[in-house]
Amino acid sequence: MIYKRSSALFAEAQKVIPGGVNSPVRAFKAVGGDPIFVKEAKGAYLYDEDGNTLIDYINSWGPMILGHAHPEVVQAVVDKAKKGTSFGMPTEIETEIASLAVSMVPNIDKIRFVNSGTEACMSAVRLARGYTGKDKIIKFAGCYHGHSDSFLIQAGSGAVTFGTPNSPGVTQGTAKDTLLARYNDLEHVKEIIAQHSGEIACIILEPVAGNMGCIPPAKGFLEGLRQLCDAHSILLVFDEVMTGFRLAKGGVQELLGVDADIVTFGKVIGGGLPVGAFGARNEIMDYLAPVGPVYQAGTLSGNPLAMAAGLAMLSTLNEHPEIFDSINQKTQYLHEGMAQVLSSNGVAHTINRIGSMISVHFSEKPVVNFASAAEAADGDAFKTFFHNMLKEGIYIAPSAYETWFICNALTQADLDKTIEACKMASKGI
Ligand code: KE4
Repeated sequence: MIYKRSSALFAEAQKVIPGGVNSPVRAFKAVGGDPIFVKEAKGAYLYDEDGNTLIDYINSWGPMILGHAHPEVVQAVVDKAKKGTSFGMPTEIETEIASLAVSMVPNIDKIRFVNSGTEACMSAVRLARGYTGKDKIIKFAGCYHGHSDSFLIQAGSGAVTFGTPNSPGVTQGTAKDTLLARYNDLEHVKEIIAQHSGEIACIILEPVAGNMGCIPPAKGFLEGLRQLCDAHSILLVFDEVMTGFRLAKGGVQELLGVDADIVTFGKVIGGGLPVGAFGARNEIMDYLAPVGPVYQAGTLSGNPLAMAAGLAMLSTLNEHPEIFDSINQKTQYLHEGMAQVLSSNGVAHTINRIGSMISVHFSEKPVVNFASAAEAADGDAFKTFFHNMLKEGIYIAPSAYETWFICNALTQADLDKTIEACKMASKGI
C-alpha cells in the first residue's frame, strides 16, 4: 500500500485545519502514521487518494449501515437538493421522518431533530434538568456523548464522586454537576445516588457501550438503573447515537427490553448527513420551546437534505428488517473467524460482540468497563494490528477504544478476506 498522496494532502491540511482534521480521532494519533485521505466510497469499499481499495469497517463511525452511496439515499438527496437546500421554515418531510422514527422506537411520542449526536445528548441533558428541576447528572467513565462541556469529565479523586474537567476550557463549575460512575457497576451508582440524594436529574449512558470498544451491559445492569431511576425520580437517558436503528429497529430498548425516558440518536438516523435527534414521551418533550420553557434551537435543524437522507435510510430499514439479521450474521461469522485465527496464532485476545457491533481487544481478561478496556489497550499490540490490517486492505478504527461497524454491503468474500487479513496481521503480536 502506498499513501504518498494522502501524506501530501495531510501536510497541506495541517496548514489550515488544526491537526489537519475536523475531528481528532481521524488523525491517527493513537496508532501513528499519517491518516488516509478517502476520495470516494461505494458499498463496503473505500477508494483512497493513492488508488488503494479498502474494506471499510468504520462506515463513517456508524451511519453507513447499508454501505456507502446507497442508491435510495443518494437519489433522495439529489432530488431534494434541486428544490432548495435550506429554508429555516417547517417542511413536510420533517413530519414524515419524525412520524417514522416515533413508530420505530419504543417510548417516544415526539422527537426533535438537531445536527449531531453531541447536540442531541447536550439538549437531552438540558431537557432532563429543566423537566426535573435538578442539576446533577451521572455519566459513566468510558461512555462518550459528544464534546459538550458536561460530558468532558474524568474521574475526580477517589474521595469525591464529582468529576474534574478532562479538557481545558471546561470549568470546575460545570464539572461539579457531572458525577462519574463505573460502567456495569450498579453498586457504585447506588452509592452516588445516596451521596447526592434529590440532586440528580438524569443518568445518561450508552446502553451498549461503543466508545471503549464494544461493551454490552452486564445482566441486570440496565434493569437496575431503571429501578433506581424510578425509585429516585431520576430520568434514564439512553444515548443511542451509535446503537439506534443499528441493533434493532427500536434500538436497545427493543433489543434488551428496558425502557428509557429520553433517547438520543445520531449517525444512522441521518443516512450519512448531519443529523442528531432526541425523543421522549409527550410530558417530557412538551417542556421544550416553543411549547415549554426549555430552550433549544438550530438554524439547520431539520435540514431538507439531511431529512431526505435520513428518511430514505429509515424507510429502507423499516421496510426490510431482514437487514438487521443479515448484518448480525455477517458480524457473527467475522467474530468466529477472527477468534479462530487469533487463537491459532496464540494471540491473547477478547472479542466483544452484540448485534453488528464488535471489537477486538488484545487481552485475555474480560473487557467490561473503561478500566479493563484501557488495560487491554496498553502496549503496541493494537497499533501493530491496525497497520498490518491496513496493509492487507482492511480499514478498522484507528483507536483501540472504538467499535467496528458492519455494513450490509459486505460480501462473504469480504468477510473471508478480513479473516485471512486478521491471520496475517496478528502474527507475532
Ligand atoms: P457526534 O457529535 O460526533 O455526531 O456524536 C457524538 C456521539 C454521541 N454518542 C455516542 C454514543 C457516540 O459514539 C458519539 C460519536 N461517536 C464518535 C465515534 N466513537 C464519533 C467519531 C468522532 O468523534 O469523529
